Amino acid sequence: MPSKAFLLLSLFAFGMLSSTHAESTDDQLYWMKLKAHSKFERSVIADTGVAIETIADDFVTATGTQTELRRLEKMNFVEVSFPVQTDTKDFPAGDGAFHDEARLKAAMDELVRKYPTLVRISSVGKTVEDRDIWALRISGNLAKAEQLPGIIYMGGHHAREHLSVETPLRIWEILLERYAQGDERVRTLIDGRDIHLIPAVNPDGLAYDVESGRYRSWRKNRTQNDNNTYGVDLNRNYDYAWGTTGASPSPSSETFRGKSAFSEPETRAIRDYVEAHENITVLLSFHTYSQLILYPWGHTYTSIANDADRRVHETMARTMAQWNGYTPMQSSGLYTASGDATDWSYGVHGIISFTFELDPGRWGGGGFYPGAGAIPATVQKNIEPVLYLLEHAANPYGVIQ
Ligand code: 0X9
Ligand code: ZN
Repeated sequence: MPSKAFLLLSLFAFGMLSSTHAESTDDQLYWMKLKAHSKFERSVIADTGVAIETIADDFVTATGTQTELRRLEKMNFVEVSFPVQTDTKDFPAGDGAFHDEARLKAAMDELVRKYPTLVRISSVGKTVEDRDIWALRISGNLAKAEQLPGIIYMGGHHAREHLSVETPLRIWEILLERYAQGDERVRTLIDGRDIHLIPAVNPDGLAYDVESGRYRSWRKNRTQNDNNTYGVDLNRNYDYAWGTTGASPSPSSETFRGKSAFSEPETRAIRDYVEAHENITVLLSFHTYSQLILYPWGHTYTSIANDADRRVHETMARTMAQWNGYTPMQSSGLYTASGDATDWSYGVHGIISFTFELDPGRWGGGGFYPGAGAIPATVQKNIEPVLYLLEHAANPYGVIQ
């Protein structure tokens, strides 16, 4: 796998060669290093419509369109920018350990085959391109699972965040194996809970990101927009304070919020699924990257008003950070952005909700494409947080009593 320095050099070289093309279209994605010293400056940046990737004390990195780059240049935020060259790594060859669409479905089917009394698979809905969004339901008491405390783990809202699909899938492969081997703690938890796993919320985007054999650094789903661009940012499309902060009205943007809240079949499918399972008390949405544990609110700097709810989120985030070493914080401490899954699940349904930004910590570790070598450690360090949430799904408020 090429080093990051090599990658940056090739980005630069590509930029020189392709500048005519890049000049004439807003399809070209740009990588930017932007001066930013506070969450307030980061929110101003997020409001332009770029997708912020990493945050340091005095800068952020982000991806966005040429129009957004020009605006940020005028506002004097830009230190460095390159057109993103996406022909650098190969999913099937170099990163063959990642599950593509077919292998993901096969892995989910395999769990049903291996543990028929514990695991069921169902489609929670169809995508824009008519793919199924698959869910596993896991419980030692499937027949009366609805009466047990429920928890939902999701990944793959954003297409290029392949590790967010891989991690929950593999954690559940490991935990089911432990169940079969007689691990008492795991058996008790799986027997006593109603577990929902949707590893790929955005399978169209995930497929599009890899189907050419080269990563495309795609983020959104594959809706065809009115101006002939593609994609809505599914993590800006949920109906809570929709369209207020950090969510672009422009279809070309990486953070396009959609025409209306829940305009997309993928977010509607998640909404309907969560609403059909009223026993769900805890939600964990996996993303990459930056090594963070985030909790509501994301759309505002204001903290959760309900004191107990705020303390439960803070306590759980702090506790989980002991195991994965990630940094716990309120989502808007990054930048304000509205319409994400967790503001909705907590704001509308009172579900205790977290977003994990998995490995790597920084773009130097490979960013969205850290390579298959990052999978084992990311999975291992997140097993305990997954079990902890599972345990406390019975009574999340127990952690502050
Ligand atoms: O911007 C996002 O949707 C998430 N980051 S990512 O790099 N995976 O795209 C963070 C969501 C956190 N929520 C808010 N800041 N509202
Ligand atoms: Zn994401």
